[in-house]
Amino acid sequence: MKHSSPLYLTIVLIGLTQQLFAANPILQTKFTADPAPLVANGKVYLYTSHDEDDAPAGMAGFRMKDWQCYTSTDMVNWTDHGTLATLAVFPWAEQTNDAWAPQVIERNRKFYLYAPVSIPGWPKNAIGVAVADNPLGPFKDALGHPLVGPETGFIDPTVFIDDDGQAYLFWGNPQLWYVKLNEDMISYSGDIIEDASIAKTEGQPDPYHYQEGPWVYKRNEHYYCAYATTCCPEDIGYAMSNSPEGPWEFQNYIIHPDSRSSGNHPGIIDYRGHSYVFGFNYKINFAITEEHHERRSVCVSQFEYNEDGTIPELPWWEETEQVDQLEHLNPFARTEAETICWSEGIKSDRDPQNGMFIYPTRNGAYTQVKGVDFGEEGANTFTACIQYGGKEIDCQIELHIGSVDGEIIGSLPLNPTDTWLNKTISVHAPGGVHDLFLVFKGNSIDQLKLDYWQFMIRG
Ligand code: FUB
Repeated sequence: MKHSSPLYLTIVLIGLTQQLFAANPILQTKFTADPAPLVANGKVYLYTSHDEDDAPAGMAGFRMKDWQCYTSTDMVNWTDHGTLATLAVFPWAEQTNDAWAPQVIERNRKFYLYAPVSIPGWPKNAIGVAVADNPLGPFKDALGHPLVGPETGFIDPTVFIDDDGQAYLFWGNPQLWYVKLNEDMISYSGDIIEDASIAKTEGQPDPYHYQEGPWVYKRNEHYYCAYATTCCPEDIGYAMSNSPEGPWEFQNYIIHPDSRSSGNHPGIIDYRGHSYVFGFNYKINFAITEEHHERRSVCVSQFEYNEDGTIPELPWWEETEQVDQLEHLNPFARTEAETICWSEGIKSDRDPQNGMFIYPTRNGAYTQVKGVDFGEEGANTFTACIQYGGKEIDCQIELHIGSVDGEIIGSLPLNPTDTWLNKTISVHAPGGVHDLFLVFKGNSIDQLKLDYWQFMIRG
């Protein structure tokens, strides 16, 4: 099993069912947390932190070395772009762990990654900033040192640019701090301010339940500060204000604390006329083991603001409906194999030549691509870009529609090849909109890499 860790094999042998995870989590090929969505170039870029598969058992045993990025235009199929940046981007920071909750924002066609890291010594929490010309990077350290910190609790940055162009950096656990960023987005003016309204005072009531993970934004005339609420369990609460400088007034929980998740971290956006809140759960971890490991999975819920701008309280992630698909997927265009609504037994990686690809870790692994529109006529050929290093010739990619064991519309047999090649087969894909399942079969199927696929109609 050249691709897979023993831990992941345990995961896939559990045989997670699609029904179990009808709505959430939305990312399954890695453990991801701390979602930070950005709308840019007409897409949603979903930046996340990344929990390693081998994170130890126990609360707060984080093992985090890099940040990931996914994109979507339909909010249900997410394309995995792999590692966006590693701790090596900030060479002055601890290099073995603590790549915590990031956010990327855009200003003047440049993209700024703000990320909490650790500094050797004490206090250790600091926030770095890196810059790129493209939302997918490459990101380069802007300063050669932290933007703020080191100071205890300086974690979880969020950046907001007000209508007048003034940018603010907020962060912190268990207090909320902020500073005014200069237009260059990599320096600041004035003092670091501890927000007085949300501030906790020992022995005093804490009506805000603020813990960490702030997410500040403006919508219509209202300013919002959503955050992870008091530990533990943490969930998502929010406060509103007339100004980004406060005072903030606590409103409610968006998602009530739930013992199924010790932590959380909000990311909230509007996209194509809908509103979404992202967070995370531990559903996949707890499907594998009863033990708590810091192995989280990003989730999303759709909601509508109330008329007065307040946010309704939403059900727990697993109890919510899957968000609406905003457009159907066109199978006649090249589709990256790592574009997935749901998967089981699948991992992704990057090839130096072909970029991101997926690989099955076991016989029966599959991906589901939701809402694929085959048009009126359907399709009669299927091409996949593959590399297959297995010896056995009993392996194939089966194409099913409707469900993982639904109608088979074609089957692509695998022959050993040590180079990437396009292989085309005949299929009989009926017209209409269907969920497509790529099901990977055979004892050596873990030797397959799949880069992309495409259907066609040939006369
Ligand atoms: O992911 C590591 C830390 O856990 C984050 O920085 C916090 O927000 C919490 O999610």
